[in-house]
Amino acid sequence: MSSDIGTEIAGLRLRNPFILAAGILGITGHTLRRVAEAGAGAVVTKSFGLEPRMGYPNPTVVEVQGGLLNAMGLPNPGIDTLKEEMEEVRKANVPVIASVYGCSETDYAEAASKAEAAGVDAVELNVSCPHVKEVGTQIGQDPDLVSAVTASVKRSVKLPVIVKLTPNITSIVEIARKAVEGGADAITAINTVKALSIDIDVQKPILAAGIGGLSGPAIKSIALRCVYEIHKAVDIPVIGCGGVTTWSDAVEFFLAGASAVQIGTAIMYRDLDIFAELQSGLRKYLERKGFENIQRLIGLACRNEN
Ligand code: RRO
Repeated sequence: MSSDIGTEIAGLRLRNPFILAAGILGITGHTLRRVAEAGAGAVVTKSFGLEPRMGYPNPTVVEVQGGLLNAMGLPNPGIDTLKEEMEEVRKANVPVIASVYGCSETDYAEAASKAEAAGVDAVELNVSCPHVKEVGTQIGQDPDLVSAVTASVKRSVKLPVIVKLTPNITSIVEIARKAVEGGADAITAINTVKALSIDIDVQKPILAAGIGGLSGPAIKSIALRCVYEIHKAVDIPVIGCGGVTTWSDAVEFFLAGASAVQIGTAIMYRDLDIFAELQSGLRKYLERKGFENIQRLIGLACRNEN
């Protein structure tokens, strides 16, 4: 028996459920194409805004126990550069999802419209950057703003709208429900977890920006819990993101209710070979369990709970 590992998110058909996460290799068409050719089922760009942004001074990333801590500060060349990059990434023939951010409802709507005009297949609203004050988390921690931003983007584009949520909040379910109220077609859970690392010799935070966002294996169980809670609470697809490093991590996310998972920090440990490794591990697991496709797995642990 050969199992089907294809999946569908808000009308997007993916050949496999392993999506490149926003923020990794996602600014140029060439790097996005490389990831797609290594086997990703879809790719998400770095978050683009209306204007170019330098980001923070270095150090912007530090390796810590169980993952990476970053405070890049949204460096990006501006959404107007996306159209040209799309020409290159299109050659790989996988869905391209543009991550967009803004400071207001109208910024998000305009950035999403420009992404649509550039030819992407979906937009992912980054309402969850953990440390850039004027954007991201301030929106993602306010349930009514999440709903308003989502609704404003939905009015402006025909593309599927995915909303990426922050875990730095008391109830992620409350925010997920507000995204649904605004018309979200899918939810990505989660962005990075607010965290800190200190250099004991110079006796100050290592990152230039101070506090950053933690990604990688250290946050896997948090992300899994968020997916589980959201899947039980809403009827739209959930994309898991946070610490997926092996095929068995991915299976946990599917069982918790994810229809696909995003891969970011794990690329640092396994290089782009990770995409082929994940596919082969998932296929063998499905065959061993006698499952013809991954749809049978999605949310099974919610239905089987003790
Ligand atoms: O650029 C960043 O510093 C950044 C972003 Br936009 C984000 O969404 N999450 C993150 O950990 N870093």
